[in-house]
Amino acid sequence: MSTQQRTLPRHVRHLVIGAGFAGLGAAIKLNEAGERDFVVLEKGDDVGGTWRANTYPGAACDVPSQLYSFSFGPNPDWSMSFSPQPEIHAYLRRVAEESGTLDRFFFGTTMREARWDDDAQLWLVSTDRGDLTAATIISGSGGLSEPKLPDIDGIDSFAGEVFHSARWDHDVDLAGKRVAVIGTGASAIQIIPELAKVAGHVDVYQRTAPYVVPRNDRRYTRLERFAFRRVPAVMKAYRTAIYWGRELYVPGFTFQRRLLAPARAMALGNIKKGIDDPALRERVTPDFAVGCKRILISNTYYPTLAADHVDLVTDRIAKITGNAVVTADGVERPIDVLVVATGFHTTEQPIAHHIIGRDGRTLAEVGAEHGSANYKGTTVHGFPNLFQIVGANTGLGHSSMVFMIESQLAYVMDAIRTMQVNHYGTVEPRQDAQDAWNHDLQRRMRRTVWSTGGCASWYLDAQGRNTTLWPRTTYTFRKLLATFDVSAYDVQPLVERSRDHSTEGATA
Ligand code: N01
Repeated sequence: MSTQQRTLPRHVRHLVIGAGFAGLGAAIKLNEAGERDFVVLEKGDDVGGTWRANTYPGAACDVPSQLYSFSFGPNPDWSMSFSPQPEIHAYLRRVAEESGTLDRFFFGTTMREARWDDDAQLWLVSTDRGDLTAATIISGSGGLSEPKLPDIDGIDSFAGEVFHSARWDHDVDLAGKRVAVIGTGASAIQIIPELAKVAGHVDVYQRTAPYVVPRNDRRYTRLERFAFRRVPAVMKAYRTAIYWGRELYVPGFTFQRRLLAPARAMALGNIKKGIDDPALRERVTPDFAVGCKRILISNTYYPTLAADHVDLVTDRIAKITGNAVVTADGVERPIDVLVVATGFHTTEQPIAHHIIGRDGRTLAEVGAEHGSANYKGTTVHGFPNLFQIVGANTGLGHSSMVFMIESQLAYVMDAIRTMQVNHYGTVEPRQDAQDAWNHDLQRRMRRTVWSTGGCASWYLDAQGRNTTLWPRTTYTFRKLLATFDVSAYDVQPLVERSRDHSTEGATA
């Protein structure tokens, strides 16, 4: 989508950051509510968020598409049960175009800093396109937006092509090349089978073997797609069935690990089916409880590892030279291209360094002290009128993040309604309400497989606290966020100065 050359308004009532599922959803919901005084800042050149950025070969959703889409934007045209990235990106573009909100999006625009001004009851925001003020910020900057690069000795000296999975370089011709992939997470297991189709040789560097269950993917039949289009109730029934099927995983994750035994059996069966060599089978068999890390899905990953031109390397990487990866056992494996599929900065989101609250500290500083604590995954004490979509402890290992995003958007919209009706200038969660919320979360977390399953994962922060996942059903999350519970908040009446601002309106 083209980058507008318009100037930013000096003030808006609502500033939305990011144009992925969260930011786009926020724009649509604001618009629907008649809150038209908003802008969306997006550093990329298009909507789509993670589905714009991740274009690696094989990129696809591992949650069924009927559920991994907006409830208010059903798509009868999904080709597959797990749709590929280009379809998801195209879907988001279509939803954006049909929403009639794109004139308020500023692409190619990075927010540099947002600083709360208590007297004015405003966020003072600087961007690389100019400054503006906003009464509220809805941040949809995404938990998986900032690639994490491995700290491996000599990696900067590598003379060949090197890129992260989320920054795929499509100009690099991989045909016949020797390629190394570092990582065996959700991205890597989608990349490796595609890479092996074209590369001359692939070395896969595995630090921890993941659980990979079969991917029950299939193309929707013409009859199904006809029914989705003509009888919306059919599509809704699919979505509902997928939703509840996914919810069945929750007890296994959160308090009764034994219920995940079928998933383990499926993963072990997948290994057996895909790999004949007993030694290789053993090396890809995880040594922790299933579910402790994200359960991955693929039919092609294990057979690819078994191919003659693919080597699984489990020795620790000692260093990278100008043209090779050297493992701790001294073996040097020459390569032309290095693909780094090592994940993202998740527990500490980069934007947190740029949002400065009431007492002059950044979200990152406060988060470091309080373990990214927030209230209902959405609001933070000390940061009035800030709403984070996909904030701490809203992530999922089993179901659709779009469901969580919509739950949060309902809460945010009710907060905005409450502010308007009561002429509140600020809402800020009380410290005691936030503490009680987090105490309960961390208490529940102790029993989960993510804490007890014997693995190290990006779900945990530097202190070993799980600040990433939601430890209950998504149904419960939706119920808890259905209405804005103003009793958990400190509120301030609207000051005259910001009332002036709020009627000024945007001219985007
Ligand atoms: O990243 P990851 P990802 N040396 O962090 C290894 C979502 N997603 O991009 O397990 C060597 O999961 C690391 O090893 P270990 C989804 O939520 C969704 O794959 O830490 N290896 C691991 O194997 C997912 O969970 C879809 O020991 C190093 C890998 O790199 C999230 O994105 C598709 C290393 C990183 O795995 C992230 O997935 C794809 C080092 N220094 C992704 N550092 C959907 O379909 C890290 N590793 C929706």
